[in-house]
Amino acid sequence: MATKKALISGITGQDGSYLTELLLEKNYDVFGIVRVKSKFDAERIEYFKKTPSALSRLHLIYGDLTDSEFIKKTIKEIQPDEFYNLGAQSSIKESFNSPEYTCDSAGMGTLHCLEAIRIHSPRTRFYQASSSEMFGKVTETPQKETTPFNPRSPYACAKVFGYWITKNYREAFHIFASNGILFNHDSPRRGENFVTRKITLAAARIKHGLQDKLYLGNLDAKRDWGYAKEYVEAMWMLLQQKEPDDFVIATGETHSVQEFLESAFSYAGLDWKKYVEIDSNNFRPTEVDMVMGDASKAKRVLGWEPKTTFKELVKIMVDADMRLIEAEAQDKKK
Ligand code: NAP
Ligand code: F7E
Repeated sequence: MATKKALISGITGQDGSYLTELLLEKNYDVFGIVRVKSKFDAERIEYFKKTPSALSRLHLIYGDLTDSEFIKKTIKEIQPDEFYNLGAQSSIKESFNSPEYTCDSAGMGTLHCLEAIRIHSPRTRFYQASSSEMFGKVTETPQKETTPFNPRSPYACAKVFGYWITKNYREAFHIFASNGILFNHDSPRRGENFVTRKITLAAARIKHGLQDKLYLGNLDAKRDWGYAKEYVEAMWMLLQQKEPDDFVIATGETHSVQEFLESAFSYAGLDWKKYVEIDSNNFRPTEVDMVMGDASKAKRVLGWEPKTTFKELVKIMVDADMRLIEAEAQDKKK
C-alpha cells in the first residue's frame, strides 16, 4: 500500500507534536504548516531527533492559515490523504485582546482549508479541532454531541463557526470532514500560559528556589482534563471511520483549578496557600464556569476511551517540570 500523506496545521503546538509522533509511527509522510516566525519547539521534537528515519518523512512548509492562497497552493501540491486542522490562536484570555486575529486564524482559517479541499483535493479527509469551549455557559451536564452551543469568548465564537462550516462542507459538498469536540487536554508539552502548566512549572521552580509566588485568577472554574497524548489517537480514529461524523472526546470527570493546584503542590511537597496570590488580571470578562463531557459515543463507535486519571496527569506534568527545572538549574551552575 502507498504511504499515506497527512498535512497538519499547528504542528508546533502541543497536539501537533503528539500527532506527528503518532503518524510517523504509523508510517505516514507528515507535512506540517509552520508559521514563518515560529520556532519548532526543541522540547517538543525530542522524538524526531532520536529517530532520523522518521525525520526524513517529516516535511515543514512555511505559511499561515490566514493566507487562503497559501493554503490552496499547499493542498493542490501535496494532495494529502488526511488534513488535521489544529492551527489556531488557542488562548481564551488572549482572544479577548485579539478577537479579530483569533477569528481569522480559528474561524476563517478553517474555511480556507475546506475551500482548498473542495477545489483542489476533494478526496482529502479533514479533521477540525473543535472545542468544549463552544458549550460555554452550559445548558446541560454532561455535554454531548447534541448539547447546544453557548460560547463565552471570541475564541469560542470562532470555533463555533469552524464547527458549522466543517459540517456544512460535509453536507453540501460531500467532503469527509469531521469535528473532534475535545475537552481540555494537557501534558508536559502544554503552553506555559495555560493554567495547568503554569501551576506545574511554578511548583517545580518554587521547589528549586527559583520562584516565590504564583499569581492566578479564578480558582473555582471546573474543567474536564485529560492527557493530550491519548486525545490525538482519537483524532486519527475519527478519520479512519467509514463516514464522517462529530465526536466529543473527554474523561467524564470535572475538577476545579484549585483541585489541580492542591494536587500538584502537595505532590511536589508544597503547601499551595503559602505561595499563591490572586491577580485580577488573570480573570476573563466572561468565564466558562464548568464543563464535563460525555464521550460515550466515541467509546461506542471509535472504541476510544481515556486511560490516564486526573491524579496521574498531575503527576506526569509535575515530574516532567521537576526534571526540566532541575536540568536548567544544573546548567546555570556550570
Ligand atoms: P497550541 O499548543 O496553542 O498550538 C496551536 C498551534 O497553532 C501552534 O502550532 C501555533 O503556531 C499554530 N497557529 C497559531 N496561529 C496560526 C496561524 N495563523 N496559522 C498557522 N498556524 C497557527 O494548541 P493545542 O493545545 O495543541 O491545540 C490544538 C488545537 O486544538 C487548537 O486549534 C486548539 O484551539 C484546539 N483545542 C485545544 C484543546 C486543548 O485543551 N489543548 C481543546 C480543544 C480544542 P506557533 O507555534 O507559531 O504559535
Ligand atoms: O484556563 C482559570 C481560567 O487557560 C482554565 C485551551 O486549550 O481548553 C483551553 O482553554 C481555567 C479557566 O484553559 C488562571 O479562568 C485561573 O477557567 O488553562 P486555561 P481554557 O480556558 O479552559 C479549551 C478546551 C480550549 O479549546 C482552549 O484552546 O483556569 N485560571 N487562573 C487561569 N487560566 C490561565 N490561563 N491562567 C491563570 O493564571
